[in-house]
Amino acid sequence: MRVGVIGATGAVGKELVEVLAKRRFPVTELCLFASTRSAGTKQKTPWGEITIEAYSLEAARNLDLALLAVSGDFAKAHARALAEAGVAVVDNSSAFRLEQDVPLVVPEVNAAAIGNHRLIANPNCTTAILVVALEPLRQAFGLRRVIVSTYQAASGAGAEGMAELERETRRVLLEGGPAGHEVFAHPLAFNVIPQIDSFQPNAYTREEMKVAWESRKIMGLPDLLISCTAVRIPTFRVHAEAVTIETERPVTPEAARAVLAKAAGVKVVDDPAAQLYPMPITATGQDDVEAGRIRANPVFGDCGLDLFLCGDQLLKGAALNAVQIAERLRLAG
Ligand code: 11C
Repeated sequence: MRVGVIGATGAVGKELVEVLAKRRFPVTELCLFASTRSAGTKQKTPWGEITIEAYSLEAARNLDLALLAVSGDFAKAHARALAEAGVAVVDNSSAFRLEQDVPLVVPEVNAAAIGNHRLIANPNCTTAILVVALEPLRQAFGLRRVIVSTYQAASGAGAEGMAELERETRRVLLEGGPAGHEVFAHPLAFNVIPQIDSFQPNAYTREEMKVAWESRKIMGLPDLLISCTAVRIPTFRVHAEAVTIETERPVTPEAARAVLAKAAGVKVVDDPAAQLYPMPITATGQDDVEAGRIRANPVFGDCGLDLFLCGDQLLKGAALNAVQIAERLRLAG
């Protein structure tokens, strides 16, 4: 397949290239597109050094598959035209996620939604990491309410966010600070910031509402009661999530653990006696979402469960999920 990565120089774009290679995606030709600023520069890839091109429909229309790691505005301007030109498009931005005619897919949950669609939306990273663990629990016990608090890595703000965290941490440690900030609303080094994206009229942030809107669509539960508090913390590339659920039928930690142990895309890491639980340091670079600290939540009686998740934001939260969608597109023909 002729595959294009649009936004190839960003954190997700680079990860997309790595994931395509790692999963042995049948690439016959790889084209890399980025802004005019990067056009003409060369990027090393498992397929050799490739010269970055400036994006144009003309240059991209011969692709079989385009993986978009670009802004929502860019996707809005170009993705539909590309799909109409016959290219299968997986878009990592939020531009089409809630559009009725565009499936929003986490393959472990709703691969069937792909059908014959040529434009597929890849969810927000926090959502993808959450639903891969929620769906098997929903299937086993039903799902009534969800409360999530996130601990999100700098990578959610792209390569610039990661660079700012590294630079400002060095500044504090080597130069005695204070930490500065451009990408984040406040210094992230040695801090936590309870704001990701802009505030909405209901006092939630857009990131928090994306978790609600997108989880409902992916799981096909339009009335699911879900509340999220999204917090940026000074880690590099794994999002952690403390999740409380109220199920419809009684649940025990043992039963939940057994369900999650069999779930695709989830790895149970839950041995408190050995101090084993999900952590960014162990989930980094892993395809599976780690799930642990599984315990009964007394607030919801027999139907209450708490758990802690860690998922690599650049993998299951972005590039891996996009390539998993692309693999299904190929099968769907
Ligand atoms: C963050 N979750 O951690 C965001 C990044 O809707 O694709 C991904 C934003 C999105 O900042």
